[in-house]
Amino acid sequence: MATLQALLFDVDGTLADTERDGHRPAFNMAFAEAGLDWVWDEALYGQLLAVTGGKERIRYYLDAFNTTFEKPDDFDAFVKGLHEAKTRFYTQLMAEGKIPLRPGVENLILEARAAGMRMAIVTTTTPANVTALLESTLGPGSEDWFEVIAAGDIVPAKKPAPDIYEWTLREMKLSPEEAIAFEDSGNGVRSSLGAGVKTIVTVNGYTRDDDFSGAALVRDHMGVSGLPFGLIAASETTHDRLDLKCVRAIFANRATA
Ligand code: XBP
Ligand code: MG
Repeated sequence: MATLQALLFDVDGTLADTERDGHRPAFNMAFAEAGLDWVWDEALYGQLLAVTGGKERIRYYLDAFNTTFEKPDDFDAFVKGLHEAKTRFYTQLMAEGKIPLRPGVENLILEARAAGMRMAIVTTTTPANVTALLESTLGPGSEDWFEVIAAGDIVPAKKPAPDIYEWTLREMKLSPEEAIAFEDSGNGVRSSLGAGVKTIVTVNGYTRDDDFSGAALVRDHMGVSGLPFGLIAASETTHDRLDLKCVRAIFANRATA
């Protein structure tokens, strides 16, 4: 059996709860700045999350929820401009440090780093957003802890397509059997499993009811000492938090250490 060589982390929803309180308000700020009366409330945003990628999400909104809006002639440039403004607002929000990492995330990353485990970021979001989140939470220079940061438009087909995971594995010269992924959504799991990578899921309010068939473990968060993770879908483990020992056991299909 292959040995575990790398941890592959999704960002939004997995490292931090960025969607509701980061991306969503940043989209709304960009719309207001552009003089648009669009407001994405929490419920609508949950529906819009069906489509990954900010530019793709704006298009989906107009196609499915705001069909009377008259698209300008230079529609591509219009969407690009709105999205650039959204990224500006999002990175400002991150710099203000308002969004913490989810329970257990920092512990696992620090433990993996100390153990010399290879790590990568595999996300649909814009690269600048990854930098802003990592710097505001793990500190300046922390993105260098990740050998590869696969983000945004680096592959044309975003999650749930497996392309971003396949790209990352190629860059790291790894086979899918040598890595494990951390995801929070059905789209993310379809992407990682589609690339053949075993996947651990921690859910959030938006993704709790997604389809996680095929995932190795589904829990409410990673868990820390004093705050054990809770069961979402039955999958065997005697561990109560995702430390490296637990991750290695899941990787090896063992319920116990
Ligand atoms: C993340 C996303 C992204 C962000 C927006 O999905 O869906 O679209 O919401 O980011 P995942 P951008 O966690 O599966 O990677 O606006 O920068 O595209
Ligand atoms: Mg995610």
